[in-house]
Amino acid sequence: MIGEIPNNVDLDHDQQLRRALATWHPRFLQWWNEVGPEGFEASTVYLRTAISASADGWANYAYVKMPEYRWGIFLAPPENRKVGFGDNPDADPWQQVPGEFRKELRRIIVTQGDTEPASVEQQRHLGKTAPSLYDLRNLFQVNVEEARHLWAMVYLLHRFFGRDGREEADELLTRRSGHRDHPRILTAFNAPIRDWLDFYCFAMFTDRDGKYQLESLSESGFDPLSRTTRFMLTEEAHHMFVGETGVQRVVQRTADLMKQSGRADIHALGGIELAVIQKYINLWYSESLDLFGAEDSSNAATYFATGIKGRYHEHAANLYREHRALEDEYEMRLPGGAVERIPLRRAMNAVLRDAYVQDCERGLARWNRELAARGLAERLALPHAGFNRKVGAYAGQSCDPHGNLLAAEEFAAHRSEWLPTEEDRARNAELMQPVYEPGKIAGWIAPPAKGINGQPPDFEYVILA
Ligand code: BYC
Repeated sequence: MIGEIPNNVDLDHDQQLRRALATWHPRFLQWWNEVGPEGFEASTVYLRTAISASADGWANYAYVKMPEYRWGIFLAPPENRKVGFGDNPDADPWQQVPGEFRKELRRIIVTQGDTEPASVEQQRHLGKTAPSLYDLRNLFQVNVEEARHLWAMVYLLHRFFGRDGREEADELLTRRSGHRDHPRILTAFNAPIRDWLDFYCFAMFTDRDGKYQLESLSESGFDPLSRTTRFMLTEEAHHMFVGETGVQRVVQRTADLMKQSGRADIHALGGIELAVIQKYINLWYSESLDLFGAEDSSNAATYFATGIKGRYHEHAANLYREHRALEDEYEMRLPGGAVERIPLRRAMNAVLRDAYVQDCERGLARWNRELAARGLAERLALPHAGFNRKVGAYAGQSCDPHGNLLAAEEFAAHRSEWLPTEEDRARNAELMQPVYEPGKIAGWIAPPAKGINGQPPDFEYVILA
């Protein structure tokens, strides 16, 4: 079995890694069968598989049964570089884990690794209500690749962290999203993904946090982490595409129905109302902002100083003035509007989050163009950074989507206007009946602009068993 794992880490000659994987691999398959996509074990799916790290090797399309997917281990090619930031920017990157940073590195790798299986668990039931075979296939593509990203982190734990690495790798298969006693580490990965609008918003906003975290880890002085995450980023782009175009197609359909009927309450016509879409955006955007950690964080300062975790595109031209980040301060807006200045290194979570927010705004603008193109005056918006927050400066405060502070009772009284209610979810569930016929699409979403890998829209992306 081990001989069939695609890899470019010389698995054939790495006794220690082969031994560790020989125990872990069957446990992984058991985990996949227990909590991976439910009900499609025997179906055949048009999936891409990474079989090498070269330009033509990372996206090999073929029909595959998911339990037989070949999850592989890949590092992006080495680069001639220095650590490049923090206290020792001129040092060579580390090929082994420096003893003094071992605890921090392990913690970051475990946190990253934990999100990957969590998202598969969260999305387990969605196949039963897919709006088309195209969307069903995209869901499964995301699922198998998130599982491969788990492999990517497990590789690092097994290869570089000895016995405690192996224990952590086992724990990654033991925790469960939303479990009362063994939850996943970060909050957004314990929130249920109950329907396809959740899924598209999650892929748009939460996967995008993944992009920014992976980008900053790809700057890491720990070279194997840098190379692993660089390869993961090639796959991540498709996940965000699924999210961004998914919401966009929902907005298109909604906007068409609004235009045709001249009304906003289009549920009876088979669409999802714009106000409901806005609530899902409010939910997943705010959950995802929490994933960046506190704006003022001594952990973040340590990660930067030691060279473990850099900023987004640390060496892009004209993005940062200097790479030690010792001279500047970050202006942090506190609840109520006052500004606090914090030393830049302590603000690295906020700096990364700012880049993320800009990226999200670009997506929102694209969705709003669909409304404008149909002559509609309504617009979607990102809620204020303080809305619905559990981590950072706004934790413990209540805030409306415009950023006005509220008493907790006031927030509770308006909650149903700002976040999805049980009724919204029940109405979505009513609309989201599965459509499994090639080329057909559910009534609440517009068809995709084009197929996957140049295939036509009526291609049989999933052959159901
Ligand atoms: N939930 O100093 P602070 C992805 C804890 S997504 C619960 O503010 P720090 C993907 C924190 O642990 C990307 N607890 O934050 C997407 C600390 O605890 P202790 C995942 C939280 O340490 C979709 C305390 O609060 N990758 O890949 O800078 C599908 C104070 O923390 C949360 C990463 O996150 C939270 N949200 O942590 C599939 C990269 N936030 O020490 C995949 C690795 C903070 O007081 N992680 N806490 O016990 C990191 O770099 C950092 O750990 C964080 C920020 C970004 C999470």
